[in-house]
Amino acid sequence: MIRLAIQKSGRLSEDSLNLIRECGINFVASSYKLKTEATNFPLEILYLRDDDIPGYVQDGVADLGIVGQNVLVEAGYPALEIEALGFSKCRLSLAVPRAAGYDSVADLQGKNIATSYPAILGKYLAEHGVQANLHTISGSVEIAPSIGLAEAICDIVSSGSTLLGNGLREVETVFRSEAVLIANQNLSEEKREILEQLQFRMQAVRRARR
Ligand code: PRT
Ligand code: ZN
Repeated sequence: MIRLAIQKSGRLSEDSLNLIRECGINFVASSYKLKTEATNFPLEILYLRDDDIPGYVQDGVADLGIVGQNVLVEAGYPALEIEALGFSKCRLSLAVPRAAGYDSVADLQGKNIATSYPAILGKYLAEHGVQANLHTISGSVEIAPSIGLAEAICDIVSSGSTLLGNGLREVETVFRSEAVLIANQNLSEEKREILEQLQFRMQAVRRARR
Protein backbone atom coordinates (compact mmCIF):
# COMPACT_ATOMS: atom_id res chain seq x y z
CA MET A 1 0.00 0.00 0.00
CA ILE A 2 1.28 3.45 -0.95
CA ARG A 3 -0.04 6.75 0.45
CA LEU A 4 -0.67 9.69 -1.88
CA ALA A 5 -1.47 13.16 -0.52
CA ILE A 6 -3.58 15.45 -2.66
CA GLN A 7 -5.15 18.85 -2.04
CA LYS A 8 -8.41 18.54 -0.09
CA SER A 9 -10.23 21.39 -1.78
CA GLY A 10 -8.82 23.92 -4.18
CA ARG A 11 -7.49 24.43 -7.66
CA LEU A 12 -5.51 21.16 -7.73
CA SER A 13 -8.17 18.87 -6.31
CA GLU A 14 -10.34 18.05 -9.29
CA ASP A 15 -7.48 17.52 -11.74
CA SER A 16 -5.63 15.37 -9.19
CA LEU A 17 -8.69 13.16 -8.64
CA ASN A 18 -9.34 12.95 -12.38
CA LEU A 19 -5.77 11.88 -13.06
CA ILE A 20 -6.03 9.06 -10.49
CA ARG A 21 -9.38 7.94 -11.94
CA GLU A 22 -8.05 8.02 -15.49
CA CYS A 23 -5.28 5.73 -14.30
CA GLY A 24 -8.06 3.18 -13.83
CA ILE A 25 -7.92 3.43 -10.04
CA ASN A 26 -11.32 3.22 -8.36
CA PHE A 27 -12.16 4.80 -5.01
CA VAL A 28 -15.04 6.54 -3.33
CA ALA A 29 -14.23 10.19 -2.85
CA SER A 30 -16.00 11.97 -0.06
CA SER A 31 -15.79 15.61 0.89
CA TYR A 32 -15.75 15.07 4.66
CA LYS A 33 -13.33 12.13 4.93
CA LEU A 34 -9.61 12.74 5.32
CA LYS A 35 -8.56 9.57 3.53
CA THR A 36 -9.85 6.91 1.17
CA GLU A 37 -8.54 3.56 0.03
CA ALA A 38 -8.64 2.56 -3.61
CA THR A 39 -10.54 -0.65 -4.29
CA ASN A 40 -8.44 -2.03 -7.16
CA PHE A 41 -4.92 -0.65 -6.60
CA PRO A 42 -2.71 -0.58 -3.45
CA LEU A 43 -3.25 3.16 -2.94
CA GLU A 44 -4.50 5.26 -0.05
CA ILE A 45 -5.41 8.89 -0.75
CA LEU A 46 -4.95 11.55 1.94
CA TYR A 47 -6.70 14.92 1.58
CA LEU A 48 -4.62 17.82 2.91
CA ARG A 49 -3.98 21.58 2.60
CA ASP A 50 -1.58 21.95 -0.31
CA ASP A 51 0.96 23.78 1.89
CA ASP A 52 1.26 20.73 4.16
CA ILE A 53 1.93 18.24 1.36
CA PRO A 54 5.70 18.80 0.77
CA GLY A 55 6.54 18.50 4.47
CA TYR A 56 4.44 15.37 4.93
CA VAL A 57 6.12 13.70 1.95
CA GLN A 58 9.58 14.79 3.11
CA ASP A 59 8.86 13.28 6.55
CA GLY A 60 7.31 10.10 5.11
CA VAL A 61 3.85 10.68 6.62
CA ALA A 62 2.74 10.42 2.99
CA ASP A 63 4.81 8.51 0.41
CA LEU A 64 3.66 10.58 -2.57
CA GLY A 65 1.99 13.90 -3.20
CA ILE A 66 0.57 16.09 -5.93
CA VAL A 67 1.34 19.77 -5.43
CA GLY A 68 2.23 22.94 -7.35
CA GLN A 69 5.95 23.52 -7.97
CA ASN A 70 5.45 26.98 -6.46
CA VAL A 71 4.47 25.45 -3.11
CA LEU A 72 7.12 22.72 -3.35
CA VAL A 73 10.01 25.09 -4.05
CA GLU A 74 8.81 27.67 -1.52
CA ALA A 75 8.73 24.92 1.12
CA GLY A 76 12.37 24.17 0.30
CA TYR A 77 11.98 20.61 -1.04
CA PRO A 78 12.52 20.86 -4.83
CA ALA A 79 14.37 17.53 -4.82
CA LEU A 80 11.14 15.62 -4.06
CA GLU A 81 9.79 16.26 -7.57
CA ILE A 82 9.71 13.17 -9.76
CA GLU A 83 7.35 14.08 -12.59
CA ALA A 84 5.58 17.12 -14.02
CA LEU A 85 1.86 16.48 -14.53
CA GLY A 86 0.92 19.19 -17.02
CA PHE A 87 -2.02 20.80 -15.19
CA SER A 88 -2.48 23.85 -12.91
CA LYS A 89 0.02 25.80 -14.98
CA CYS A 90 0.60 29.29 -13.66
CA ARG A 91 3.39 31.75 -13.02
CA LEU A 92 4.67 33.69 -10.05
CA SER A 93 5.03 37.28 -11.21
CA LEU A 94 5.99 40.71 -9.97
CA ALA A 95 3.41 43.42 -10.56
CA VAL A 96 3.24 47.16 -9.92
CA PRO A 97 0.38 49.69 -10.06
CA ARG A 98 -0.50 50.44 -13.67
CA ALA A 99 0.40 54.12 -13.30
CA ALA A 100 3.80 53.46 -11.71
CA GLY A 101 6.86 53.80 -13.90
CA TYR A 102 8.84 50.59 -14.39
CA ASP A 103 11.86 49.82 -16.58
CA SER A 104 13.58 46.88 -14.95
CA VAL A 105 13.79 44.86 -11.76
CA ALA A 106 16.44 47.33 -10.51
CA ASP A 107 13.56 49.77 -9.98
CA LEU A 108 12.45 47.60 -7.05
CA GLN A 109 15.61 48.42 -5.08
CA GLY A 110 14.61 49.53 -1.55
CA LYS A 111 10.89 49.05 -2.28
CA ASN A 112 8.29 47.20 -0.22
CA ILE A 113 6.99 44.06 -1.93
CA ALA A 114 4.06 42.01 -0.63
CA THR A 115 4.09 38.27 -1.36
CA SER A 116 3.21 34.81 -0.09
CA TYR A 117 6.43 33.49 -1.66
CA PRO A 118 9.33 35.15 0.21
CA ALA A 119 11.80 32.31 -0.44
CA ILE A 120 11.36 32.14 -4.23
CA LEU A 121 11.15 35.92 -4.56
CA GLY A 122 14.12 36.51 -2.24
CA LYS A 123 16.29 34.20 -4.36
CA TYR A 124 15.19 35.91 -7.58
CA LEU A 125 15.91 39.39 -6.24
CA ALA A 126 19.31 38.31 -4.89
CA GLU A 127 20.20 36.87 -8.32
CA HIS A 128 19.34 40.25 -9.82
CA GLY A 129 21.30 42.18 -7.18
CA VAL A 130 18.16 43.86 -5.82
CA GLN A 131 17.52 44.47 -2.14
CA ALA A 132 13.89 45.02 -1.22
CA ASN A 133 11.70 44.73 1.88
CA LEU A 134 9.55 41.64 1.59
CA HIS A 135 6.23 41.63 3.44
CA THR A 136 4.93 38.10 3.75
CA ILE A 137 1.15 37.90 3.69
CA SER A 138 -0.85 34.73 3.19
CA GLY A 139 -3.67 36.02 1.01
CA SER A 140 -5.22 39.00 -0.80
CA VAL A 141 -1.75 40.03 -1.91
CA GLU A 142 -3.19 41.99 -4.84
CA ILE A 143 -4.73 44.66 -2.62
CA ALA A 144 -1.45 45.50 -0.84
CA PRO A 145 -0.50 48.44 -3.13
CA SER A 146 -3.94 50.07 -2.95
CA ILE A 147 -3.95 50.00 0.87
CA GLY A 148 -0.43 51.42 1.05
CA LEU A 149 1.28 48.28 2.32
CA ALA A 150 3.67 47.87 -0.61
CA GLU A 151 4.76 49.43 -3.90
CA ALA A 152 4.82 46.07 -5.68
CA ILE A 153 3.52 42.53 -5.27
CA CYS A 154 4.66 39.07 -6.26
CA ASP A 155 1.83 36.58 -6.67
CA ILE A 156 0.49 33.68 -8.73
CA VAL A 157 -1.00 34.68 -12.07
CA SER A 158 -2.85 32.57 -14.60
CA SER A 159 -5.21 34.60 -16.80
CA GLY A 160 -4.03 37.96 -15.42
CA SER A 161 -7.56 39.20 -14.76
CA THR A 162 -7.04 39.51 -10.99
CA LEU A 163 -4.07 41.83 -11.55
CA LEU A 164 -6.06 43.83 -14.08
CA GLY A 165 -9.03 44.12 -11.72
CA ASN A 166 -6.76 45.51 -9.03
CA GLY A 167 -5.11 48.10 -11.26
CA LEU A 168 -1.82 46.20 -11.43
CA ARG A 169 0.56 45.50 -14.30
CA GLU A 170 2.63 42.31 -14.56
CA VAL A 171 6.28 43.29 -15.03
CA GLU A 172 8.45 40.20 -14.41
CA THR A 173 7.95 36.44 -14.40
CA VAL A 174 9.78 35.11 -11.36
CA PHE A 175 8.90 31.41 -11.59
CA ARG A 176 6.82 29.12 -13.83
CA SER A 177 4.83 26.37 -12.18
CA GLU A 178 2.66 23.36 -12.81
CA ALA A 179 1.40 20.44 -10.72
CA VAL A 180 4.02 17.78 -10.02
CA LEU A 181 4.15 14.31 -8.53
CA ILE A 182 6.49 14.21 -5.55
CA ALA A 183 7.86 11.24 -3.63
CA ASN A 184 9.61 10.53 -0.37
CA GLN A 185 13.24 9.73 -1.05
CA ASN A 186 13.46 6.60 1.12
CA LEU A 187 10.62 4.46 -0.19
CA SER A 188 10.76 0.73 0.50
CA GLU A 189 11.37 -1.63 -2.41
CA GLU A 190 7.68 -2.61 -2.34
CA LYS A 191 6.51 1.01 -2.48
CA ARG A 192 8.94 1.83 -5.28
CA GLU A 193 7.36 -0.92 -7.35
CA ILE A 194 3.87 0.47 -6.75
CA LEU A 195 5.14 3.94 -7.66
CA GLU A 196 6.57 2.59 -10.89
CA GLN A 197 3.20 1.13 -11.85
CA LEU A 198 1.47 4.38 -10.96
CA GLN A 199 3.90 6.47 -13.01
CA PHE A 200 3.53 4.08 -15.93
CA ARG A 201 -0.23 4.62 -15.87
CA MET A 202 0.08 8.40 -15.42
CA GLN A 203 2.38 8.63 -18.41
CA ALA A 204 -0.07 6.59 -20.50
CA VAL A 205 -2.90 8.94 -19.47
CA ARG A 206 -0.85 11.97 -20.48
CA ARG A 207 0.08 10.44 -23.84
CA ALA A 208 -3.58 9.63 -24.51
CA ARG A 209 -4.61 13.21 -23.70
CA ARG A 210 -2.22 14.76 -26.23
O1 PRT B 1 -6.52 25.52 0.97
P1 PRT B 1 -5.20 25.25 0.38
O2 PRT B 1 -4.04 25.83 1.15
O3 PRT B 1 -5.02 23.79 0.06
O4 PRT B 1 -5.24 25.97 -1.08
P2 PRT B 1 -4.66 27.38 -1.57
O5 PRT B 1 -5.72 28.39 -1.44
O6 PRT B 1 -3.32 27.65 -0.97
O7 PRT B 1 -4.35 27.06 -3.10
P3 PRT B 1 -5.26 27.16 -4.42
O8 PRT B 1 -6.27 26.06 -4.42
O9 PRT B 1 -5.73 28.55 -4.65
O10 PRT B 1 -4.12 26.85 -5.52
C1 PRT B 1 -3.45 25.63 -5.55
C2 PRT B 1 -2.38 25.72 -6.61
O11 PRT B 1 -2.96 25.95 -7.90
C3 PRT B 1 -1.38 26.86 -6.47
O12 PRT B 1 -0.37 26.60 -5.52
C4 PRT B 1 -0.81 26.93 -7.89
O13 PRT B 1 0.19 25.96 -8.08
C5 PRT B 1 -2.01 26.55 -8.77
N1 PRT B 1 -2.65 27.69 -9.46
C6 PRT B 1 -2.92 27.74 -10.79
C7 PRT B 1 -3.09 28.83 -8.91
C8 PRT B 1 -3.64 29.59 -9.95
N2 PRT B 1 -3.53 28.89 -11.11
C9 PRT B 1 -4.22 30.90 -9.66
N3 PRT B 1 -4.70 31.58 -10.57
N4 PRT B 1 -3.08 29.31 -7.64
C10 PRT B 1 -3.64 30.49 -7.37
N5 PRT B 1 -4.19 31.31 -8.32
C11 PRT B 1 -4.79 32.60 -7.81
C12 PRT B 1 -3.75 33.69 -7.59
O14 PRT B 1 -3.24 33.62 -6.27
C13 PRT B 1 -4.55 34.97 -7.79
O15 PRT B 1 -5.25 35.34 -6.61
O16 PRT B 1 -5.72 33.13 -8.71
C14 PRT B 1 -5.57 34.54 -8.81
C15 PRT B 1 -5.03 34.93 -10.17
O17 PRT B 1 -5.71 34.29 -11.19
P4 PRT B 1 -5.92 35.04 -12.58
O18 PRT B 1 -6.48 34.00 -13.48
O19 PRT B 1 -6.89 36.18 -12.30
O20 PRT B 1 -4.58 35.54 -13.05
ZN1 ZN C 1 -2.36 26.60 0.32
